[in-house]
Amino acid sequence: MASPHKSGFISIIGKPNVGKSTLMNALVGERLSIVSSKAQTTRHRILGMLNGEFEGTPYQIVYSDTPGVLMPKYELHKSMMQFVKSSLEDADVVLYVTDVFDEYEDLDFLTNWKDHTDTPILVLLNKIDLVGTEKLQERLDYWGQVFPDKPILPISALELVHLDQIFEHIVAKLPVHPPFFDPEELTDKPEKFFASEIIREKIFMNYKKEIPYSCEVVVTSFKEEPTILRIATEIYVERVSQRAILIGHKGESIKKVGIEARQDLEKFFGKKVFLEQFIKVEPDWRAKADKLRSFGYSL
Ligand code: GDP
Ligand code: K
Ligand code: MG
Repeated sequence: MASPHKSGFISIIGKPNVGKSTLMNALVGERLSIVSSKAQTTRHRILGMLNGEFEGTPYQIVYSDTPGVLMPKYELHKSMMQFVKSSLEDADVVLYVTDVFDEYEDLDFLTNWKDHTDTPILVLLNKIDLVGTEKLQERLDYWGQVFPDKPILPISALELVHLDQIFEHIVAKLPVHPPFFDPEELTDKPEKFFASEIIREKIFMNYKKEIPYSCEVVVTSFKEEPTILRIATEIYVERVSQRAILIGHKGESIKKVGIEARQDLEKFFGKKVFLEQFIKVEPDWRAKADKLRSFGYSL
């Protein structure tokens, strides 16, 4: 008799920049979640599905990548932390990601959750490619004190070190359950969402200071034709001065974003892409509930 199907939700949480999105992409084998060296790159809860069979048991793992845990300063941050909280509520296993530089921060909801939850937690100490054995041991001891009695696994999401051990740990804890999603699907978000995220990633990579944080990308039209995908976008900034920076001297800066985004969009969708970008000013959108809702954040 075939083994019953297993299926479950795995939440990836942790402070900003520890490598959560890099890890999810590595675990699902697709670049679903954008990565940058800047904190607060990820603003939504992003699901990534992995379907397969392990030792005769068919499974569906539904990973959730989440925004980094922080003290909310804007309405936007509150919505971001709501994504983290809802992902903790659904989780069958939580991957708490930290890295070799990170210190635990005693934020109310995080500590409350960690000290009272029954959900299995696996602590992942990421970026071990960047340190020697002595520092690694010191960090393992430190995290052992923060999360007493929880398993801790040293990994490198970037260099794919020990990721198979994460997988085996998860499979062992997956509940018996039919698949939650169509096994053909990679994610729950519409294609349009990934188009806006890819553009946002290029903004994070090309601008300094507050610009990436002040930008939101909205796809206003997404038309699939036989040989080309036509994507029109609006990029919102918070101030007129930011629009000037975004555009750059003779439009050079925004042009570079467009070229880099188009290359990645073509890779992601496997098709030629025609991309249009319009820049708009929406004063203080990060603090405005109605604007955030129209951008797809729940409040
Ligand atoms: P997130 O904010 O937690 O989602 O972190 P990201 O996945 O966006 O990664 C933040 C930065 O850390 C990026 O520059 C990544 O390339 C880098 N990074 C992630 N994992 C590793 C790793 O295992 N080793 C090294 N050296 N860098 C990593
Ligand atoms: K990041
Ligand atoms: Mg991220």
